[in-house]
Amino acid sequence: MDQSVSKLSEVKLETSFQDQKPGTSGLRKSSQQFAQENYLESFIESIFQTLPGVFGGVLILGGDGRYGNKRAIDVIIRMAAAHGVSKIITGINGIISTPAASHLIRTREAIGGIILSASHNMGGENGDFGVKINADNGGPASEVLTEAIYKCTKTLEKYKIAEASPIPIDIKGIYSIGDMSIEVLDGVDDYIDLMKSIFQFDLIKSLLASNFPIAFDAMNAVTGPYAKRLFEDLLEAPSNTVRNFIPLEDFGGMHPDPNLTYAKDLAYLLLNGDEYSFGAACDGDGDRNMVLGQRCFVNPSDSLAILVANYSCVPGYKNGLSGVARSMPTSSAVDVVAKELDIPCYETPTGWKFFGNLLDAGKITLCGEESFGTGSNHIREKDGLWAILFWLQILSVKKCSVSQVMRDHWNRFGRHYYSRHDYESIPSDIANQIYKKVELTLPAMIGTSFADGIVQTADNFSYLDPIDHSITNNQGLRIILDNGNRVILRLSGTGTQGATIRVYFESYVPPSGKLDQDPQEALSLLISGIEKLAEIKLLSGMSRPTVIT
Ligand code: VG1
Ligand code: CO
Repeated sequence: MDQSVSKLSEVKLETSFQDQKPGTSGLRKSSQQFAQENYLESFIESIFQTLPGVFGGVLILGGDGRYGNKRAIDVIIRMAAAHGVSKIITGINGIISTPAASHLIRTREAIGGIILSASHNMGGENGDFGVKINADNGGPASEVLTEAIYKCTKTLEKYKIAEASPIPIDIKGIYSIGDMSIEVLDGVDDYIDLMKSIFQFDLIKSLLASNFPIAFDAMNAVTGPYAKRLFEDLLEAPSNTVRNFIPLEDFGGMHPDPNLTYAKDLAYLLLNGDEYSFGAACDGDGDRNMVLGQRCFVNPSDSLAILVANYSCVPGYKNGLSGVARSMPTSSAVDVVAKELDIPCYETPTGWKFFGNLLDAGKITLCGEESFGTGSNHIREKDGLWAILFWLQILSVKKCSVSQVMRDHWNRFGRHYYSRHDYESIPSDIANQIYKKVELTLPAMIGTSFADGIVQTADNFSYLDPIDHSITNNQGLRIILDNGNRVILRLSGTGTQGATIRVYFESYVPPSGKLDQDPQEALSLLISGIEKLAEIKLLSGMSRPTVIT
């Protein structure tokens, strides 16, 4: 279908939207907010005015299929045509996972990508929508680019859009609007080829054939088509291995956040029964992963440490790791492994964009966050299915259970007991009051006793990027004790209702210590210590956190 542009419109903006400030990863608001007239359009215009290389450039466009995707894809295609983009590449029905989009940006030498997803937030007309912007390295837009786009939204007076009828994105093919071409491809193919270049599919296939049943929950989101092809077609797992595999606009009412609270059906199957040896789930846009073994949950911080410790099981990393990185609230389990491997370990603020410079400079090979995100230099996003394949590859080589891998790891490196408590949807003024109060108390805490130790560091984390030397302040309140134990308090940058306070707890036990405690018990002194100091329960009126990981 070739269309000439019947009309190029310049639409004057009657209202300017002052709240289009991107958070931890892109602009994330309720679907209703995005439905306001010209709200989406004005943010997209700001991207097109700010992203380098738009005129004549190639752009990757896709999303997780949630409500709002179809309309946004139509609008963005027509706005791209009006801005002189030479080519848009999208998936059938616009379906492209975040990791697959990152890969396409890199292989197609695109100027960047626009990913339509609010990731792990709920979808549907009453859920959330989001626009993530990725740069030409395939990674989330840097702080500098994000700030420039935000600045542009504040002074915008009009936007440009071509009038053309919608492209049939449900059919693979090449289309055009004026001088711009639109390639609709199968978003799964390129990604699967990439996975094949890293892992040994034959070996994993024999593991799955050897009485090792697995269950994967796509949570009615983007990974369904990828996981079906991967696990059932290529790795030959039985046809009911992948659950909830059709991406639905409202995720069938599921909250596509792969943790013990929101992926509770899968968690129940693995933690209470003996039917499956391995279970995993991904989030809305496919960049997060949760891994479970039989009667065993793998904490994401431990998962990162275990992947790093076992990198040599994976052909894709046989040349070794140049270094690793973790976000500040992620436990230091990976630090201990890096020390033993004698490679550098970097500590960055929360959000994948901070790994980009280190990956581009070749300083790190693997990296991860406590929030179920793990990835490597194969792309510039975290990658849910990649992490799951990494685990399956380790299990294929070691020929043992998930819980055995964990036990061996703790016996060798010690255990970092870890938990995150989320208090979601607190009124913003109360959350800010709690945060400010703790922040103001910090300086006086140094040298005093807290929980089971003496406070050594009490500050608000700042990051000096070792590559571009930019400084990022206010990245979370840290209380670090002389015994290495830590409590971190942050305000979320991805929520859309009120505010979310996240509290992170970490306590290290060496290999000779007690390795089989319940994490909440092992951390109980830190948990009661922060409640005494911050009074989150008291001030928010919540008797317990909404989510405990
Ligand atoms: C959360 C996580 C963070 C992650 C971010 C985006 O941010 O804590 O680690 O990078 O979500 O994840 P916050 O600010 O709410 O704590 V997602 O899967 O957008 O792609
Ligand atoms: Co995500």
